[in-house]
Amino acid sequence: MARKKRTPEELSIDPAAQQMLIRAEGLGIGTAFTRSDDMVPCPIGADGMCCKNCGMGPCRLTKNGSVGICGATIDTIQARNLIRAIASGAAAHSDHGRDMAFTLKAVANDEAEGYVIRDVAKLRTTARLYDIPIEGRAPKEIANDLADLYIAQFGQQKGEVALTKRAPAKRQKVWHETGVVPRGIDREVVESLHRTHIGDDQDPEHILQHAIRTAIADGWGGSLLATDVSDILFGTPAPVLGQANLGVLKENMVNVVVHGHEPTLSEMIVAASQTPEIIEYAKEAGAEGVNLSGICCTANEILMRQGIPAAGNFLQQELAILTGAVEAMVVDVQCIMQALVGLASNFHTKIITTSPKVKIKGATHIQFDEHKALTIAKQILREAIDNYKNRGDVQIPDVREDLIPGFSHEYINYMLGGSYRSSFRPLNDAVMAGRIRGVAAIVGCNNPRSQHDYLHTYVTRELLKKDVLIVETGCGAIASAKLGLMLGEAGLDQVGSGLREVCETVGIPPVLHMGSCVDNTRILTVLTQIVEEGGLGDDIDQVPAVGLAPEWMSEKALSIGTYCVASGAYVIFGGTSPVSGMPDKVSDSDVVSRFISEGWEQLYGGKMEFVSDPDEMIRRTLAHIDKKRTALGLPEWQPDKYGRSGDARMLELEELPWAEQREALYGVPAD
Ligand code: NFS
Repeated sequence: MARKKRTPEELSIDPAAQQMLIRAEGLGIGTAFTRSDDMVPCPIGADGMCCKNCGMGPCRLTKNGSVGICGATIDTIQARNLIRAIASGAAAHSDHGRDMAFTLKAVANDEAEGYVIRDVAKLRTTARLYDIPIEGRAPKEIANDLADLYIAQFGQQKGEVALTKRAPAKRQKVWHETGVVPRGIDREVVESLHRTHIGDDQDPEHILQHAIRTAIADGWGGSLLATDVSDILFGTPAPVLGQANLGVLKENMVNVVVHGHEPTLSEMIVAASQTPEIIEYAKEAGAEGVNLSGICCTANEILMRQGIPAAGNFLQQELAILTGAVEAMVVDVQCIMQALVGLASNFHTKIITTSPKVKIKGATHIQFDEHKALTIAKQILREAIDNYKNRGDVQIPDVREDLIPGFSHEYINYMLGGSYRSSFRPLNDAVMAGRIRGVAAIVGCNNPRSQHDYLHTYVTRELLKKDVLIVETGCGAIASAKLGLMLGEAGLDQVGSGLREVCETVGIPPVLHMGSCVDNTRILTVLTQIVEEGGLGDDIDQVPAVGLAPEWMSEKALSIGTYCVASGAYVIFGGTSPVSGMPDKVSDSDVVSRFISEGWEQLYGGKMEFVSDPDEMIRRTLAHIDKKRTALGLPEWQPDKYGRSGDARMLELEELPWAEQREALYGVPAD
């Protein structure tokens, strides 16, 4: 039985998305939104109680106490399904990291056409973390050693993934004591698959302990090195003006949308689009030039480094094509819907796959190779330009919003303290004083099962009112960008007075865009530095901070959530739980749900919960932040204590006669 068909307003809160959904309906074209109305999720699979790990099944466990043909219990099957999802997510992120490391190696050896080392300072700082000699050496020599070290982390069989040393000392001790320090990135992913083969690991808690180890190999391994190398090759992000939403597409230009995850290709397309020969070629085709934009995390990568606009987040990939204005959508890996090709056949849009790992039937495949990247990027752009003449009816929603992305850990450090005394001290002080009540990282995907962008932005807005500083990545960041929450003044009238004061003093928006999903490791680095700065405990689990993924859907999100838990964070997912043990479900077994919450909290200080009600997410977030404040002996948060300084107060005072201003500012009584 299909679900009730939702209206465009019920499907998305974004007016640009609504407009394209109306267009889709008028043209009789289906999208992920309508398909999710038509598709009822299998209740057994939804609760993680279907096992198809061997040919005796699939075994569908439908009631309490039932077991599979091999005797596997509900708890074992749920744990197996969860670890497989986490391993898949960790594999996706880490394989991206591997390709970045290979690119660094190629650049170091002059084998990568068009690439340079843009951030030598980050290269040197990163190399120093592993005692790679830097003095008197050329950047390429250092890069070669760093690339070798990073590539070795994947195939390492014994010992410890080198990047785990970057966690706070106390956290590393926790991992040693619980035996979850990853030995090598690939080894942990492979072992997850081995353990879940028929007849292997059958103790749910033991399976899930390895899930933690696999996820650490992602967060403190593959993802962290992906971010490092991206910054070294393409520059560490710093604030830049950008725009987001479908209104960034341009009617009189060749629109090329880059979609996926790896910055290697998209950065080169950006470079190629600015060459005179490509601009000239576009003009010869009758366009004013080439207009690039991004979808999903590729959007975040080029937005925060180059200010290239984001056309939208995950659920807008089909909607961008529905404008009829996209000459080519160039995709690499991850979060690319197979439906794009069928949808594009209604328009002139070419779907161009580029990764040796991803082909889609019906798409044009132009394989990317970092050794001749610029040549391939130009070839792709020429294909798009040649397609301009085939455009039909175009409808671009006139909806876009400005934003300032680019808050890397390095930039936050600089902005708080300046060039010579860069520091996290002002942030720690603001949390300790209660101007900032705590920090929430709101990350992750869109999911058509819930109203597009609603959960992200509702939770963000409500937490801002309570003086919670928000950092965001992935599709959640694009959701806030579209709502104008990432543009200094524009967002500030909606935040608590203490947080507002800090934002005005430092000159930052209340929601900081920290990059793509792989860049959630920037949040780990920030948390580590907060701990090392002092005053907020000596490990991440003591910091008044929470991670939320309100609209999650990908396996990568589960891996991210798990490495955050392993790092000591409380992580709340929205939507439904993949290991549901809710009493109203088929099974009331909650062994796995309880273990990833209470069990993991005992072991790692972090816990994972699935909460569908946004108000309950907010309540639990604030309760956790307040609990951590109390444990640190910090003053209780008071909503009205601050906010009598800063720009807002100055503007109020300006209205007063000078004598009264003087009294308010300097305490000199008016005579
Ligand atoms: Ni993250 Fe980025 Fe978006 Fe979710 Fe997909 S793009 S890696 S997985 S959907 S945030």
